[in-house]
Amino acid sequence: MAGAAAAVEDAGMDEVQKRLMFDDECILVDEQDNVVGHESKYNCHLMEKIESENLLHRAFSVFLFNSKYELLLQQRSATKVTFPLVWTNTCCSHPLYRESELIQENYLGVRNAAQRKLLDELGIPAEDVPVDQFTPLGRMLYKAPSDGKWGEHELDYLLFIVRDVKLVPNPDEVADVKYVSREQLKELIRKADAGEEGLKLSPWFRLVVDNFLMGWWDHVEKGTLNEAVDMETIHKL
Ligand code: DMA
Ligand code: MN
Repeated sequence: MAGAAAAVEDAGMDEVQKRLMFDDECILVDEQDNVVGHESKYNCHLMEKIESENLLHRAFSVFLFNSKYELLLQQRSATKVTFPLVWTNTCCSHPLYRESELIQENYLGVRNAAQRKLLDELGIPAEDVPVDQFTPLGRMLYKAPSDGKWGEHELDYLLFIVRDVKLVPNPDEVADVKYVSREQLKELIRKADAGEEGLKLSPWFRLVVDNFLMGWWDHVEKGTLNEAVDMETIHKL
């Protein structure tokens, strides 16, 4: 689309989200997760660009459990450009194309990004989520349209952490939060499937639920998360 036309269409975009669209520089990867370049968050999430240039970027999804082994969910704010108001896992975003978030060793770049966004989106202080407390369990590759224009095409690191934390959700990012037990999550999924109460789940959260979550939750409860780690496979879903 021509620049001027795009600018007119973006006029309705929330100012905070627009700034992130242009300030955040995402990491482009190939399907084996090798870094191949960088691109604005804006371009990385335009379906047209994703399709025409096969853009794939690195992302992370945090699953935070409290000491009762309940999972913290968030509802995305109404102003999010992609997937507004859907319910999803604790926190998702992108490691950025900057030194501290490109560190491959022990996935430190992704851990640093997760700590940054847990504070930004949920007001969780960094000391409540030390980077060494995240367990990277696996990686998945998926594509998901949001509306006609926007969508995701990501190589997503799945990070688990069990901690009781202080929480001050940022209304620019988050409409609501809740901790759920397994039974409560199952009920939420049933309602979303039935289209009850206008409830929607994010596509990536749904992929994790359908493919991995309950088995990994067992490991959370038994304190054996390390046994579930598989950072070799990239699951194409
Ligand atoms: C992007 O999340 C990452 C995944 C796994 C969907 P997001 O749209 O919440 O990113 P951000 O918080 O940076 O807007
Ligand atoms: Mn993304």
